[in-house]
Amino acid sequence: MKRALKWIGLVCVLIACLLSFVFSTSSGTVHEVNITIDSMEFETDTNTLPVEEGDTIRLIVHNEDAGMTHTFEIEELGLRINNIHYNEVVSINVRVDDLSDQLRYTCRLHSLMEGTTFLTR
Ligand SMILES: [Cu+2]
Repeated sequence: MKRALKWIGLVCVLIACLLSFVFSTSSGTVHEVNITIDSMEFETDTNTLPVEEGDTIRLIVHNEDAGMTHTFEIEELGLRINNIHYNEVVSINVRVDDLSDQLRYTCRLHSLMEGTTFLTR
């Protein structure tokens, strides 16, 4: 009987360890960053963002530039969203682990358009 209780206790400890591992590896924070395109410029509500490794950044890009089509590109990640039309909203998730201290984005169609959100770890 004592031996059976010992085994049950051991199994419970193993299950607890497994659950804590599963939750610790998937519990990164998701930060939302809103980026608006207007008058051929990127504007963001987040110039500096405190993050930790394992976090995710959800970029929500809204084209409010009447009659204009833009792209959204993060060269560091080799990532590009083509043809964001007027009034269109696109969102994309990026991993903090893949980024340096700057999240820099540009528009391929208009070389003067660029914006940066600084990441602090
Ligand atoms: Cu553009």
